[in-house]
Amino acid sequence: MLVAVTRAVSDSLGACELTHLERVSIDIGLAREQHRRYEDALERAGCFLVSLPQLAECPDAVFVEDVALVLDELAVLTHPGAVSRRREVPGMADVLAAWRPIHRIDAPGTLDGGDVLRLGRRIYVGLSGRSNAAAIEQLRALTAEHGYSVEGVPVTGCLHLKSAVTEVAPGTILVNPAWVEPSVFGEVEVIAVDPTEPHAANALLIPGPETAGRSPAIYPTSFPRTRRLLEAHGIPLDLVDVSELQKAEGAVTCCSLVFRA
Ligand code: CIR
Repeated sequence: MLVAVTRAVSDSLGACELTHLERVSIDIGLAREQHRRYEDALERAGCFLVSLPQLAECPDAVFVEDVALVLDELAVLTHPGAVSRRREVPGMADVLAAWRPIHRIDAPGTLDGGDVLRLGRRIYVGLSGRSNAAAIEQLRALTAEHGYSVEGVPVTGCLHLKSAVTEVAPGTILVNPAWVEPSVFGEVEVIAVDPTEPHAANALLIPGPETAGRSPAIYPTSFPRTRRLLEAHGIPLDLVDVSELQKAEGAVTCCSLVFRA
């Protein structure tokens, strides 16, 4: 069974961290509605939904991806790069302890889950403003015995590695080559986003044998040109409108932690 952990939109989302975007007003009611529809998409993809209550004092807590990395063998709680987001971690520790042995990234390491792209046993970590070399060392030490490699990847111009690249179908990555060099990811098929849609590289492919390459990737409605490119490659998509979460610099991978129970 696949589990998807989500957390409800906080009343305080409007006070979120912002790095590359100007602050604009966020409609919290609409954000909640969009988040519910995103959860529906997770259920359509076969996930058992664990929907956690909001953390009203933590504006960015809806972006659960950043506080943990869940592998088949273990869970790693991160030490988020933004100080305001470190309060989100303890609540996730309690939840994930039901499924995995828990490990942690500690200072001086900083890591946001949005910087972690796993392709099979290869783990790539964005050297962004949020994640650093000390965290990469720690992650390597935690995962080596399970056969994972961990490699740092330079990213420029965006918040996280997964703002710039995600796996959109098994063996196929969707990339903004202006923000990350596609050749670092080795033997994969590469699809570049439409250059007029720089934020279009974030798609959520639900893993596991249940989906075996046929399940659609969850993808925002806001990138029609890249969407047409993906469809021309035969990649199935389940479209969701996440406009209010995008105003908080969020995307589709960051609103869930998906793993095998
Ligand atoms: C932040 O800056 O931390 C949030 N406002 C957005 C986090 C988005 N996370 C993600 O894409 N993994």
